[in-house]
Amino acid sequence: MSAEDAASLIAGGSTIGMSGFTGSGYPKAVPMALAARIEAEHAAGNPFRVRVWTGASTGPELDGALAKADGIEFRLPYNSDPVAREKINAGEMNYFDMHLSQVAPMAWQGFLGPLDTAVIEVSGITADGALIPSSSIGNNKTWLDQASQVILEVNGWQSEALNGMHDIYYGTDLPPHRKPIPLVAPDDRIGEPHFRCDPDKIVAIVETGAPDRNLPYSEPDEVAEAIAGHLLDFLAHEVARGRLPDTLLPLQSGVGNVTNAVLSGLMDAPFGTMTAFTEVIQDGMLDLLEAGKLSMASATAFSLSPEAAERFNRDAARFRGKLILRPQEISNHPELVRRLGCIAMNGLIEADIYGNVNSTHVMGSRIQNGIGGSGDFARNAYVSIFMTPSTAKGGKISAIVPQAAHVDHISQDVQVIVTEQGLADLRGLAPKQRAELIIANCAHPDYRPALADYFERAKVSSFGKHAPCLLDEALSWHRRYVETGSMKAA
Ligand code: 0RQ
Repeated sequence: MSAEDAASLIAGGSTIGMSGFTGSGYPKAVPMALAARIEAEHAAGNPFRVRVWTGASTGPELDGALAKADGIEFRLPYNSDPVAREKINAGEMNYFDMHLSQVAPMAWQGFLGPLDTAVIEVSGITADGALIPSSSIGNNKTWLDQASQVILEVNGWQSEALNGMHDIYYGTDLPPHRKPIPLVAPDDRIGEPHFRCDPDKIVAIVETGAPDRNLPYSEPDEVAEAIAGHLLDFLAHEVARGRLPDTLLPLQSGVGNVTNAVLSGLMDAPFGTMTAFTEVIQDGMLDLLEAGKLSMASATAFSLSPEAAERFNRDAARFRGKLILRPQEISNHPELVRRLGCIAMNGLIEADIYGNVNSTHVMGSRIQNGIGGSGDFARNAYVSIFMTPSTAKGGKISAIVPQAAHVDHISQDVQVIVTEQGLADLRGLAPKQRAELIIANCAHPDYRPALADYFERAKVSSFGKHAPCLLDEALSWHRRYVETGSMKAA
């Protein structure tokens, strides 16, 4: 049926589980039709908002359109849409930012309330009614199982070669019946290639043909290349010391230009054939797969530039056997990340001198995106690495601060910090030792003296001397930025 007819089946006030993860595999027609309907209802003076659950970030046709229509009352988890971000930061939209691996279990545990409708993009439907997943899996299995009614978008733009790349695990139970997940290598297949779905629940099927959001990556600049250089030196050093095998351990790489630059750097790095157990397949991973540097990658979604997406769609069959997409509760499962010993590499907003990391809230209160999968991986990784340029906003903000204004990753979950200035290996160090290293190796020279000065005075005057802190001054850099537009003292 038409997207408009399908959208008319969604009631105001209801909860919708949408497909979509980092801009891939999200429904592209029904949310737009729903947004138009919401705008018409609002124009007629009728309240109409919905609760939206997704896998992670989607695209302008979903989060953007619904947020613009002021149609989202509550949303979870990770969002990167700029319109939705503004609504959240204006206090007009409730947003529950949570660890991505925990979304499906929490839905099953019943803490999120009932799910009325699932709107799921698929790449096809088999003759016997099984659903061929699209370019992301996310929480689709759970939404299909839990929703009272299901709306499918079948997207002809998606490559037919996706069929067979997915591994949908149906073995997750709730405590006390939970069993070990039988995956011991990144390329293990433990599930089925298709989703099961009760045909009686399917109330609409809409055909679409639009591409995924797919944003271009910028060419790595000097800063990104310097960060990648420090990180690759560190990994080579760990191999030389016998602390990592020559093939490294399964890589997890967050989203963003810097992490993509690290993947590019791995093309010429002197390591054996690597693997990835991660969330998203970026351009850099496709390049590594094509070059044979990476034997396979397990993830839950693609996050490609338009050129890489076209290349993938043209040649998708070549990647058969090298790519596995799984539900996000499996791709990000703490049990599996710990068992496989992933090397976690994620971006950050700011880190403090003790290595507590803020991944989400600018100046402690304005959300940028969300924690995403960074917490799933950081706590459980073999080595947990965070990277960032040492300054933001043209040098007006230091990414290394006396105290983080919001903490997503406590110092115990942060083992290595890298900026273009250098790398701090914090493993085995006490707070004051960490501070010395972070200030010396990671801070920008414009901010290093002020950080060293703060630290020296804190060591003298702090109430406790374990992780010295000057309570009146610790957040003064953030206050100065909010008041003057720069963290630099006048
Ligand atoms: O804002 O676009 O307005 O200029 O944050 O920053 O430097 O382009 O870096 O794209 O790697 O993103 C932490 C946001 C970094 C990302 C974060 C501003 C900066 C810019 C982006 P503008 P960059 P990146 C797997 C793992 C959490 C989730 C995660 C992220 C914008 O990595 O969302 O890791 N991580 N998931 O100007 C003020 C600072 C700032 C700052 C950066 N200190 N103060 N603004 N910015 N630092 C993926 C998933 O889980 C799905």
